[in-house]
Amino acid sequence: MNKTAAMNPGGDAVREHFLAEGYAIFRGVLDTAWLDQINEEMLELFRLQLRRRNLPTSGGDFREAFQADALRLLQTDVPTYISTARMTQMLPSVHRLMISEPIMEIARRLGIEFPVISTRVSNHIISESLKIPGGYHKSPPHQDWRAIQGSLDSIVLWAPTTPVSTQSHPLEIIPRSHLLGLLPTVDHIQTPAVSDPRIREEDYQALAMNPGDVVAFSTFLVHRTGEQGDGQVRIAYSGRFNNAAEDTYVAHGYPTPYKYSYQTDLIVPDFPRANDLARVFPGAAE
Ligand SMILES: O=C(O)CCC(=O)C(=O)O
Repeated sequence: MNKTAAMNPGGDAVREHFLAEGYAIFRGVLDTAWLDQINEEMLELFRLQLRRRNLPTSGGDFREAFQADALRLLQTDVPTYISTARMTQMLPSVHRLMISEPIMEIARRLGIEFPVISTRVSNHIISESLKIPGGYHKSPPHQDWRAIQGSLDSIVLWAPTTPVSTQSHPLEIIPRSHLLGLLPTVDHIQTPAVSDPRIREEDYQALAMNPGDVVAFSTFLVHRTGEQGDGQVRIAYSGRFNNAAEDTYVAHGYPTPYKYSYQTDLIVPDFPRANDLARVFPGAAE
């Protein structure tokens, strides 16, 4: 049985569960060799920044090495840590994963008949020791729809590249909370946090997940990062799809809240000059 067939043993029962509960878990559907490659590439990004500062890099398994190397960079240079963590979202291997056939099959299984990408891929690197000073760390309770404002049936796909136990800052969801609709929020440094008396602490469920597993959930499902950590870093990527064929999304003319812009002032003053360019194009000259 191939992986696509394996994820659909119960036919439409999966979609029915998703519609009723707001989420569905697909176990072992992603190729773990791809996830290992992504982990290696993530680590290499951090190591490139350590090496340029003549700082050591660490051995051990991926999780130990990543945590140690990322921490070393964070302690040395916070802005570069942040831009390197962001760079892990730009890896082609990650984008390939997030539009891979198992992911698209999940979207279709859940009724997204014409999936379109809503948002750039996000990486969630969570560890107490990798908290950015004064910055955000764990996600507060939120619904992604407020950020996406796309189709009513839009989904989030969340896939860990490390094991995520219920003790290692798991994703916590409130089953059926999507049925409450768009909820009021209060300001939060990361994203507006849901504030509603019907959202109760005891209703959260922590999801234990392994590399290869994917959880797909409605963008109306309330979720957050679990507080409980075990000292080990946990990493998960998330992607989001709208349904380009959903009636209200079509009727509203495909709105988007995202703005993509750039600054024209040079970030590194006087760079590049022609002799810098000669490092790539030998013919370049002052
Ligand atoms: O990985 C996490 O802890 C948070 C993920 C999340 O909030 C999201 O993908 O919207």
